[in-house]
Amino acid sequence: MEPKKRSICPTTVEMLKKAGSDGTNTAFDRSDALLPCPIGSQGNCCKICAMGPCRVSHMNEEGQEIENCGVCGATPSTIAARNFLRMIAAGASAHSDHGRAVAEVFNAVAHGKGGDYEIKDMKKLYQVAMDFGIDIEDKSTSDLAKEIGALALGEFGKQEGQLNFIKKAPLKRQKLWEEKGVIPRGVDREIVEALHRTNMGVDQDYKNILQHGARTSLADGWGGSMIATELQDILFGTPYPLLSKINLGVLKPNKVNVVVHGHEPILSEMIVQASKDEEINELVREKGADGINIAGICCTANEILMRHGIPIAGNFLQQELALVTGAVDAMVVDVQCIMQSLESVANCYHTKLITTSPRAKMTGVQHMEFDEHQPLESAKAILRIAAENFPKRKAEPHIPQEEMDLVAGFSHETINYLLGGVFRASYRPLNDNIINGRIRGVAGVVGCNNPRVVHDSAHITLIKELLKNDVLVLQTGCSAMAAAKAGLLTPEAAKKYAGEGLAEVCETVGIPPVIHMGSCVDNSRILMAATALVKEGGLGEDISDLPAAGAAPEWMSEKAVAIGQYFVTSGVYTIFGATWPTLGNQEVNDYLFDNISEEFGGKWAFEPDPKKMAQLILNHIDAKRKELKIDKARERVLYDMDMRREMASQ
Ligand code: SF4
Ligand code: MSK
Repeated sequence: MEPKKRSICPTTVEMLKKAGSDGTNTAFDRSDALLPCPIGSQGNCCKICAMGPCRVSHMNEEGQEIENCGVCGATPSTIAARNFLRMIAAGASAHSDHGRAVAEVFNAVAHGKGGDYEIKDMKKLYQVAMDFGIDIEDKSTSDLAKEIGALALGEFGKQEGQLNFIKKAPLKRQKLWEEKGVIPRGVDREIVEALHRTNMGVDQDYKNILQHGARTSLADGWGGSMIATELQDILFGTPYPLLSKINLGVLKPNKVNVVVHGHEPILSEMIVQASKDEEINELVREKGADGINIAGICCTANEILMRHGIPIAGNFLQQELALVTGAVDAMVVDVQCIMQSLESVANCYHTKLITTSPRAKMTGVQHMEFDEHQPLESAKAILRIAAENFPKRKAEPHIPQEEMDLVAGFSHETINYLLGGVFRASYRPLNDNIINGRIRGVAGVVGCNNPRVVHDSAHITLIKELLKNDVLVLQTGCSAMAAAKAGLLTPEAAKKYAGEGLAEVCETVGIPPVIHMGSCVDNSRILMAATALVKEGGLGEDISDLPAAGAAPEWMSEKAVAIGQYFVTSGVYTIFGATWPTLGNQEVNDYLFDNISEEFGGKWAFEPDPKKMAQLILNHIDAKRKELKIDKARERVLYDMDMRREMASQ
């Protein structure tokens, strides 16, 4: 397929053309060459025992649909549900193992063995202590941190009771989860049980299997992911709004370009710190470069963008293309979303690819294990390799010109301050503007890229449709990067793309209409924002009452399924594009797309067309407004200065 048909991102098109002339193979080429298996992609293949794999629904040579059972008698519904639960468990395990790694570093810091890491956000330390039910009176920071560290680590291996952060959810939601028996006991326990239940010959009732999917997903969203976000904020600082830039144009021809890629900020935080080290900078100058330039890909990028304003080179499908510029002197990866093809792409150019996590090595790639007890030294060693590699560039780099300004750094707490002010932090103005209809509703648009979809196109079409209909968009992950590249993360975007009501609110408060809340684990921030809207009052008693929805229009990772399921289990209507993993099974689809809402208030939908997806979200928001009795014709008011002042002071 022609590069210009593959992406709406100009740098991606430009680098795909270069990759073509350089003879470099990318995910875009491979997705053309490798069509998805029509049986597996619909959830109709079981390969969990050696009597199979069993294809339980397929077309025969005459083109007739054949539906049968597996050798063991497993029905198509059981198989589709098992596959779905395994995706949730795998996604939850990725986020939660990230959370555990952060908890381990946190615990080491608490015990004075955290090397160069330190506690940066005392306010959040106290907040999390209270969330864990710790009596904070008269305790030193170090004692509090020790207690938090022990409790946070304990959440993973806990065998009974409930995860502590479940208590942060609205009371009505907690009660519902209790009634349905889906409150997670411990993160690891739910994931292990998911794998047990989906073994050959164990759980065979598709609804019972999917009920455990609900429980496992909560162990992610209100467990592992939330632990990762909260402890990272204490260690590295809670994000606050800042300016930065995005797209491949952030790479600089005369600098040592180091791209950090993956998910965990434990490494990238230290890379950022080490890049300011005088000895490293002297080496960089010695090698003929004008300085060192750190840029990110995927969610590691989001982490250091949110806290330091480090620019982003690109999203998931741009990881190979960053190397195609010939300007990346080192790409440092940790865990998740790292394409194995990076090794061969790096070999086409001069890039040093370096793995750092014992959990994620790559054949033929230099491994430099990141020592969490001497993190700064580890980071410096990596930067030395990058500097040494600068003079080895094979040709003049070809860096696309485009880079876009953005505002990021919106934690749940900073939204609170921005709206209500430091002394009266509150979601009240947001609730009021939803109630009066200036803001029609809120949508979380998140998730990946997928080469089966024109890169970034579904994200941008969906978001623009929502904005013009006065829907405030909350974002994380690669979707936020797509929006940033399209210029939607600037305050000026409100005037350009948002409906009159949303634009007025954004301009008054001084925020973009698209709010970047961080990485994939930071979807927990969206849960907290939704909870804050409920607790502020006037929009119902539960997350499922809110005029709000979620979407992942270009998803690809199992992590997205875990995230989607914890949103559904938390009461959110959640729509996926691209493809749907149980598409071939009516019974399971009927449950996930419909009947599940009787249990949890939220439900799934699948709609690959982003315009139709936007309409589904608007329909849902309007239905919720009606239930809340706030569906009166939304006023159209021209604001004078006094009214703007009044709105800002609300
Ligand atoms: Fe086939 Fe049953 Fe084995 Fe699955 S568990 S592979 S359906 S025999
Ligand atoms: S990085 S999980 S491609 S959002 Fe979190 Fe992006 Fe999806 Fe990876």
